[in-house]
Amino acid sequence: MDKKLVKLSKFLSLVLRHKPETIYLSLDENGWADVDRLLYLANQKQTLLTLELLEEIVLTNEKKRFAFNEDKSKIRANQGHSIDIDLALIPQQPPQELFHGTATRFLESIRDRGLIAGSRQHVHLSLDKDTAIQVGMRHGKPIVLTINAEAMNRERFVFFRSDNGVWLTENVPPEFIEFPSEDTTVN
Ligand code: HQG
Repeated sequence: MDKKLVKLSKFLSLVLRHKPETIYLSLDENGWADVDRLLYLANQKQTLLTLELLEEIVLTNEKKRFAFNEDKSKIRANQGHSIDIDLALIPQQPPQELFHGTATRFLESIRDRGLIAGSRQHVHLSLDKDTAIQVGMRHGKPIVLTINAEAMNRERFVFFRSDNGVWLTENVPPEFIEFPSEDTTVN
């Protein structure tokens, strides 16, 4: 994605996931923003945004972070919110294992408390290890934890799958986490 689109995508993450109030935007209870209103308010704040640019971002964003509704009158982030919205996702049976990428500096605390959502609404888990490594690298020296999702589900923990394929759950207690030995840390 070119630089301009990356910058706009970060702007959209800010207003659709975290701080809509920075441009006086309001989201409905399911996280949807009115497209015309978003375009108007963004441009008021000197962010040059058009429907064509939004369409390009929705289509080309490597993580499919954003989605339109059917008639493209509304847009929302598919996951990653820190504000309290209901994505109205349907609980799903997870695969046997899911992965969580984190940084080695968090390990002690994770061993102690398990995975917590922190500022976000959910703990984010991925289907494959490569994605987890990329996620972990954002925080430091990456390490991949294996989550026994099937066992969690048996114990009535609820899992969701966002429209862009990220698995979400509220928290992961330590007993469902497999920690790799230090020598398998990704360098
Ligand atoms: C860690 C990106 C200490 C957790 C990615 C993570 C993802 C703990 C950090 C999405 C902990 C939170 C989310 C505990 C969890 N003690 N640290 N008990 N429990 N942590 O950014 O999963 O590019 O909120 O391991 O691709 O890194 O934005 O979560 O390292 O899908 O679309 O606390 O963000 O997507 O960090 O990333 P984050 P995340 P986008």
